[in-house]
Amino acid sequence: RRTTLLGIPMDAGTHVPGARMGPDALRIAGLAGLLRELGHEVEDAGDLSAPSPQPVALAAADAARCLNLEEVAGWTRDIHDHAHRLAAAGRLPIFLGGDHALSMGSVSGIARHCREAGRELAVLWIDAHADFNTPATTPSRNMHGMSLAFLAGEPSLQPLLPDRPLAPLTPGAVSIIGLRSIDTEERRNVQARGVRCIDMRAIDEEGVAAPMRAMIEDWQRRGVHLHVSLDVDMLDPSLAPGVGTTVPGGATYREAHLIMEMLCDSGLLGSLDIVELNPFLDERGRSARLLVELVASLFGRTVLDRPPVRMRAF
Ligand code: DIR
Ligand code: MN
Ligand code: MN
Ligand code: MN
Repeated sequence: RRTTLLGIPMDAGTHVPGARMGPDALRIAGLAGLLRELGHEVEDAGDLSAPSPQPVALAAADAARCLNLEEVAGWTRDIHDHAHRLAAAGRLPIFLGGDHALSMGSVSGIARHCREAGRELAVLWIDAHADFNTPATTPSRNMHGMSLAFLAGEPSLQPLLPDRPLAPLTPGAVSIIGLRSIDTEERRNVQARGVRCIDMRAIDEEGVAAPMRAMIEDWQRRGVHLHVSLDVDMLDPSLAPGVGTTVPGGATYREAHLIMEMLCDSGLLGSLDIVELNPFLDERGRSARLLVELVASLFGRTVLDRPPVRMRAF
């Protein structure tokens, strides 16, 4: 696969600083070398530089409920353009975050490419949270908690990305796995939109294999471009402490790897976000190293003599 690493050193989407150091931590943990060992072409496009804040035509009451709104808007527009360009050039972009607000740019840019290319897009949101708050419902004002709502077409957030052809995700195109922390009104937003959710209760009861298999079969029938958005806080905090919003009761080491291995076998992966790694809160790089190991599983590393992974020409 022809991959491009794009660092997005932003943490404007949260009041906890530090995720801006994520791209370098992932590089230092050996991401590019591991991908090359697995036979992939890797181009490191470096880091985006912080864009200048952009005016946003949000209702005043909504704008007051969005922390660092103009900064997030600047990032969103810049990331969107880069994501669209990379996907159109036939690359498999890997967006190195940075907080989860960056996905408003990455996924919208990928969605625009998919629409132009006549491909259906499916998004797998691997996260302890639903990120489905709106300015009216957010308890924190943090925009990393609103990114999936924006992508699903939440009207009050659309001025973040003016002048670009927007392709809002249909509810059936979005799945969340790992969910265990959701705000009261955010829950209503998720349920109203009919988003597919595999929460930790479901994983406790059924494991990850059965629900993953069902989703993958559905995506394969539809021949989707799969975008995976991996929020570090999906993992149990005992494994990955390097994140600003830890939630107890997360995925185990093997559950996380199995998700990645099954996604790899699906042959559907088209783009990837790795978000919310906060090296300032990490313990000697262990969260960064674990993330890189998970990416290795996603890109074809197997434990034993599994048959070679079926790779789609990209
Ligand atoms: C909470 C926490 N739901 C909020 N959200 C996230 O602030 O909206 N933490 N995404 O990572
Ligand atoms: Mn640029
Ligand atoms: Mn998130
Ligand atoms: Mn999260």
